[in-house]
Amino acid sequence: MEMTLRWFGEDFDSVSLKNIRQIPGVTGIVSTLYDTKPGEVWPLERIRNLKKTIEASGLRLAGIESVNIHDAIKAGLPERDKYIENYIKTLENLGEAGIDMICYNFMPVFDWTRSDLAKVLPDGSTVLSYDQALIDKINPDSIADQMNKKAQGFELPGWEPERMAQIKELFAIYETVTEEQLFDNLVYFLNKIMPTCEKYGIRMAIHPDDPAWPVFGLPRIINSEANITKLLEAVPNPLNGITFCTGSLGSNPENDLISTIYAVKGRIHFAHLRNIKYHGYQKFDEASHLSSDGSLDMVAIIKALRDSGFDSIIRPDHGRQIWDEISMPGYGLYDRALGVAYMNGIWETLEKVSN
Ligand code: DNO
Ligand code: MN
Repeated sequence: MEMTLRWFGEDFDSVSLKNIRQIPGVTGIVSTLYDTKPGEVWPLERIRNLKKTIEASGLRLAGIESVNIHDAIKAGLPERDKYIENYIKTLENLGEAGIDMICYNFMPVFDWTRSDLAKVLPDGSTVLSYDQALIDKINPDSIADQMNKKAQGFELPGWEPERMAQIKELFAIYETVTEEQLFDNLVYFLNKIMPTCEKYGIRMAIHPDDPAWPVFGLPRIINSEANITKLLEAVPNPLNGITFCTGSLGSNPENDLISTIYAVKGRIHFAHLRNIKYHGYQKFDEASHLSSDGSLDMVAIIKALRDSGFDSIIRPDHGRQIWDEISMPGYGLYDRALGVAYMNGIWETLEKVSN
């Protein structure tokens, strides 16, 4: 297991690599070229520079989160082949630079969605939260504005203003796309890129839909054990794997996270560990990582990962905002560092008691 932290790059992140390096047990960074747009080819030089910057601080670039996928690929438009070609060129450049794990998602239009980016908890900390009843009241055309307004001046990953300016057109291209078609488009994409992944040993790790149900009537397909295993079977190459994100998959209490870990054994290339607290149907807050602060059992999850042979990259997912830190919502230093310490403690204990 390698403990990592997500970092958005010097120009975008409030957290420094120096500070990340000081968290005990963190050796790796997952990062991205944050200012590239879906569909662009990532220049090799820029990837090498990112790697150099991270290595200069004593950490390693353990993987990319994310290389985002152009909506033409997701919707299966005629121009998708051009964008798949570009994706392959990006993969080649990442492979040349020695990158071997890529996280991505296949959610139409939006990446993750929340109804509040700074809900105040009784202890004064703030968290991201989701309430379907509130989302239902929002016109999808204005959700991006509302999210970005609450982002404390940071650009939210997956909510790029230029892309969101075209939200109506984006919605329009999915009008006739069914879940079955979206699934077929994903399989088409994966089959096209697998030879390049083989060449460089790149593990693709699809991130579950967040939350794990359709939002704004858009189709969603990576949201349950059955759907995930269906994808892994459709493209059986072991390089086709998943990001096991407890907060996303676990947003639906019907998803049995422990069962899923065993069902996809050997195919989890990346794990995002985060706790959430259910408040009823399709309503939850994010929580600190501690099991007793939320609804998920972190010890049981980490034990299942270990027992099923997981040996890849982990990162704490969103944290709370605490100790007056100003950061991109979910991505402050302090609470994620607490999460790392807690998860490392669980991992070490499990290792020692089992020996
Ligand atoms: C939230 C984050 C996601 C993730 C993307 C991957 O859980 O982990 O925003 O980065 O969905 O493409
Ligand atoms: Mn995640």
